[in-house]
Amino acid sequence: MKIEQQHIEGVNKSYLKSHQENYDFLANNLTQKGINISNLLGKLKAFQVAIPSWALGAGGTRFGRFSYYGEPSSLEQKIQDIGILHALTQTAGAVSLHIPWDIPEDYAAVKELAEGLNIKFDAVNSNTFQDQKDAKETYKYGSLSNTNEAVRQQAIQHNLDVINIGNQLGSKSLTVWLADGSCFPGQNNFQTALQNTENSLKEIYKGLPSDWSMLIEYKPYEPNFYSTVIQDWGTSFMLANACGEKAYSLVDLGHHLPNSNIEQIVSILMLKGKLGGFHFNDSKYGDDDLTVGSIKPYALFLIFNELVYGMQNNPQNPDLAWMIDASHNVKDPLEDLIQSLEAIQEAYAKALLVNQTELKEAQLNNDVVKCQEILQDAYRTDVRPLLAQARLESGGALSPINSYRRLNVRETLIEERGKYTVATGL
Ligand code: PSV
Ligand code: MN
Ligand code: MN
Repeated sequence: MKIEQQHIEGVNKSYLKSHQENYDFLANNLTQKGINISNLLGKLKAFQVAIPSWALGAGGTRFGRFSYYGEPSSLEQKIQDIGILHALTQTAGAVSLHIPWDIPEDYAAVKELAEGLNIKFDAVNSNTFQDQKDAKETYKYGSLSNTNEAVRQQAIQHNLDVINIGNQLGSKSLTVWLADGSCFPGQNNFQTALQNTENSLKEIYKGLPSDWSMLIEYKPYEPNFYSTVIQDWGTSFMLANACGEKAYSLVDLGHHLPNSNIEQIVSILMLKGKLGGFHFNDSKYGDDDLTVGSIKPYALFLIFNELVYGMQNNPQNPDLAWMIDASHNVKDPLEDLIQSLEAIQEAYAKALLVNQTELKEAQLNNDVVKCQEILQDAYRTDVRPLLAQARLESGGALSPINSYRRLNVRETLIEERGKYTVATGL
């Protein structure tokens, strides 16, 4: 299924009048505050977030998985689904592949399909947290950190293969997330595990094309529950520095212990020019991978406030690779991704409203109350008409979720692919 422009325009008609009223009201208010609306709209339109190839089907937990009907079974179908998201939201203009889950069979065809849907290939993700079919060595006791050199070599080679795959598609970065760690005290020598990891990452780094970057993702626990080798931003930062200037840290919102100050982490990494990538999701407890903005929208706003500050004040930091890393058992995955995309844009737009000059002045005067007022004034602004206007001007839907439903997207996908697809696994 491909959503055509006239389909979107048709549905937009019924929302146009009320949108115009809401937008005029907001634009008027913001203009009076000295905000340049077209500048703001331009930034929102330019902000594109990659959809991971593994998020188009229903996720699951270790207790079970409840499939969603009409799920995509091939990489081509996954890219078609991202095309649907992008047509509606105009903010999902990239895909992030996980290898070997989504190795293209026909590179030219996959590239052509993505190009036709205006989708770029963002970071490619390696996978050394599962054993692969016919693999000689097992990752049961770790990959890049393993005490056995043959295992480390296999994992290094896998990452080099992933770079090669990404290179053929036009990707420019490799994301490395390691499950390596230990389940019980005494199982691992912490120092050896870290040293092995550093040496292995340096080998991968040597194989990085000159215009590529390597993004090192950290996570405190899971699947290992006693220790994880790359457990926090400090470890990731250390490793990125050890590898070289093309290596960066990647922040996944769910990869922090409860109450961590993620916005401060983001801020310091950007100051040091070492924040390379970002995985969006939300969580109540751990790496819950819930819909972005569904649990802690104010925290998301504060994080975006630092991202915006960094983008405006830290030229030493590169452009970031943005990706949604969420999954769940109970929603239509496409509807969920639409909600995540909207939440990301909302937090970004609100952060763009923060009056940085006034905030700096209030900080200099130690006017704590004013500082809070400035942030909360931006946060409390209902920016949804602004997002809708940005979408409208880019050819997207005024109301993506309602359009998705009114265009019977899921029903059509089920008709085309069948209720139970290969992805259902039943
Ligand atoms: C690990 O929890 C992670 O966040 C990494 O980014 C992986 O690539 C992804 O999830 C896989 O589900
Ligand atoms: Mn992640
Ligand atoms: Mn995760």
